[in-house]
Amino acid sequence: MSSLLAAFEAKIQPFRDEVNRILKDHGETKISDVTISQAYGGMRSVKCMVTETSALDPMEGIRFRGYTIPEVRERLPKAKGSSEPLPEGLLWLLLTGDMPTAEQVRGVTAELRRREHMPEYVKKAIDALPAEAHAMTQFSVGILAMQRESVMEKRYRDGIPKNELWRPMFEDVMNLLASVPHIAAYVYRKNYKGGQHVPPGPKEMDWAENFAHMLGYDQPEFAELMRLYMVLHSDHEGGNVSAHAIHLVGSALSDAYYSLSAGMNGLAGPLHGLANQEVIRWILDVQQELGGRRPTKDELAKFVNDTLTSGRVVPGFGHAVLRRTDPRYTALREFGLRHMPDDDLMYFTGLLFDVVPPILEKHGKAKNPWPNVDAHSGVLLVHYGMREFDFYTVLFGVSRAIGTLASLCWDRALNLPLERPKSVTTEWIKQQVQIK
Ligand code: CMX
Repeated sequence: MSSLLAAFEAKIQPFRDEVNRILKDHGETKISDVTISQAYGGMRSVKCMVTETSALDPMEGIRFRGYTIPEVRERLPKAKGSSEPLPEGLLWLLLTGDMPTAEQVRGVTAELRRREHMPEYVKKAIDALPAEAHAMTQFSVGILAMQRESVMEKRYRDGIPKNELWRPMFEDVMNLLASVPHIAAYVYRKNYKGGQHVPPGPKEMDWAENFAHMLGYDQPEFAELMRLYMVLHSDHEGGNVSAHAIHLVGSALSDAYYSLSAGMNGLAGPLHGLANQEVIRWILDVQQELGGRRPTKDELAKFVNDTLTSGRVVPGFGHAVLRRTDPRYTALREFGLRHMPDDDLMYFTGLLFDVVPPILEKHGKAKNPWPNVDAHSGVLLVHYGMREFDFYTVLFGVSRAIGTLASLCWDRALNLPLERPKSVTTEWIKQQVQIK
């Protein structure tokens, strides 16, 4: 038995007992009231689901199992010669709640590398799509096509007790996490590198390093960026569109392939993960209009104002929950300042940080004028030569799989039921407030 599986299994029964005790003693205690504005307004702040892997504080940002991003960067084990955390270690932390040792992380790397696999029929399914299909469509189709590999689906058909479903779910999750970098790299090389695929690297390569290698980027600094990128985008508690979609679909006992593919379709929206490609396009458009030179604050302010007056959002700024600068943005900024301080786009992003928030505040609509993670990720990718902007959200998706699939394991371990909130009609609401 793998040590991650054993560590996860050891946590399940005590946690089930704890949740059952809470339910027995406090099941009727209220934790949320819902207003009509919230019912029409995307259910903002309604506390109505449980996610164990991470929690998002509006002021402080994300905590992974209680650890802030600086703490995770400092404390998670690192590859030899690297200063960024290994995403495999984050998987351990998210799944078990414990900070792993270097040896435990080496075990996860070896297990993921052993399981890596992309069947020919998955490649054919992606190849069958028209060349102009968005990279996220191709990625999602690849994940969905691979569903016939699901161990959970087969075990369910064989009549496995519900209480045991977490075991085949764990199998599916590990197989998928081993395979999503392959699907993503396949999409990348097919679309942008003439179909010249790069086979996986030696087994000593860690998960993110091997992903960078299969994408065709062998600079050690790019592998560093991928390690950090994969950690930062992995999880953002349970209510965001991608995580919620994965949890919702999984609640019907759909397997991890169906669930992850659904979540990726949500991530592909411009108000969610697609914002990372919109940001870099917006920046490069401005740069082009200025003939490639660095803008002044006033020039940049004019572009921001023009974007708002034309009814568009300023991509990379604002957040549904956060009310301060996203610490994921700060981590990426620090990476850029360390590795590419003089890059023109670094300068540009720094200027945006000064210019955009006061304008959004004056504009008076956005509740949070500060930058989110998507405001910075593209700038770093361009520096290393990755200019295929349509692919950026796929990178986000590979990372998001880590946290959301760890959560899906817990959903099955806790036997969480089918999700089924109650919807109401406007007629019903009118009756409640006695509008004739
Ligand atoms: N530019 C212009 N207007 C903005 C804005 C921005 N960056 N951020 C918020 N607003 C507007 C909203 O569109 C909304 O306007 P309407 O009332 O006309 O609909 C109003 O301000 C209030 O919005 P909010 O409550 O502050 O924010 P929401 O929870 O509705 O939306 C988000 C959050 C992220 C979708 C929004 O801030 C946005 O569109 N930002 C730009 C896109 C982006 O960067 N998305 C990535 C988010 C991170 C991620 O998921 O990857």
